[in-house]
Amino acid sequence: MSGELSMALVELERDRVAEEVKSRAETGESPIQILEECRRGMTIVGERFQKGDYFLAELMLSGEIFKGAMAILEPYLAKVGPSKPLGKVVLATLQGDIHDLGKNIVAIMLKAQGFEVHDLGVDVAPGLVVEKVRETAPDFVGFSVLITTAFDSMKQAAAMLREAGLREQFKLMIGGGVTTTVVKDHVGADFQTTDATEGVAYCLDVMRGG
Ligand code: B12
Repeated sequence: MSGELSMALVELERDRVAEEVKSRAETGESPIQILEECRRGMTIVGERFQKGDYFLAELMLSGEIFKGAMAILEPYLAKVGPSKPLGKVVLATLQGDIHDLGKNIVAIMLKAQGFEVHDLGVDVAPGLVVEKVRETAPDFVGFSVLITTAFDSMKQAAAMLREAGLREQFKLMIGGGVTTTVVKDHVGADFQTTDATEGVAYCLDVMRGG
């Protein structure tokens, strides 16, 4: 049941989360829906952390449990869509930020739709993004951000891409729980979301000429 899975994650019940994710995926339930429930649990964990009810240890454990859920769901997510090459995407969590759970979901979902994904990882220096864009000529660059101090790294990367004359060649997306349209404008991005499904829909739309 929906609330139960979210709350099992909030209560850090590793085995219960794994069992429920596995059994629901096996019965054919949408892996995206299951993942969304886990994500909601993570949001509540974040709220508890903010209030001082949870500490870093709980935050870390919730991240591990979430990663376990994703590992179970990955093969199911990979089956969601057709797999013909559609376009290229460079993804990164930039300097100052080590959160990667959301970015990893976007990567899996894009791959499931047939995109070639180049994931640079976390705490990535803006210069590395420029190098990768030059090397791969992507259709999209996506920055994932969960911590406000990394906003300036995104802005810097966008500026460096402009200075290198590469910025017009791709659409720049930003995503992650702390992003808003204000952050999008600050960075100079083309698209912003807090929902991986919306991000994938945007990429599909652009590739279809929308
Ligand atoms: C798990 C977690 C951690 C884990 C991360 C594990 C990992 N491997 O990622 C650990 C324990 C390591 C961690 C560390 C820290 N964290 Co933390 N963490 C969280 C928590 C609870 C959940 C984040 C998460 O993974 N959510 C689930 C994912 C799936 O959601 P999501 O990222 O939003 O992604 C979805 C969409 O946004 C979208 N998306 C994401 N990226 C992209 C990119 C593109 C291109 C697209 C299209 C879509 C897209 O797709 C996803 C699915 O829909 C949040 C709370 C919260 N409310 O977010 C705090 C939170 C982000 N952390 C916070 C803090 C403060 C920290 C620490 C500084 C704590 C500390 N004192 O050390 C450190 C930061 C270290 C650093 N330099 O980065 C704060 C940030 C506050 C702020 N304003 O900046 C938060 C908000 C908690 C809080 N309320 O205070 N954290």
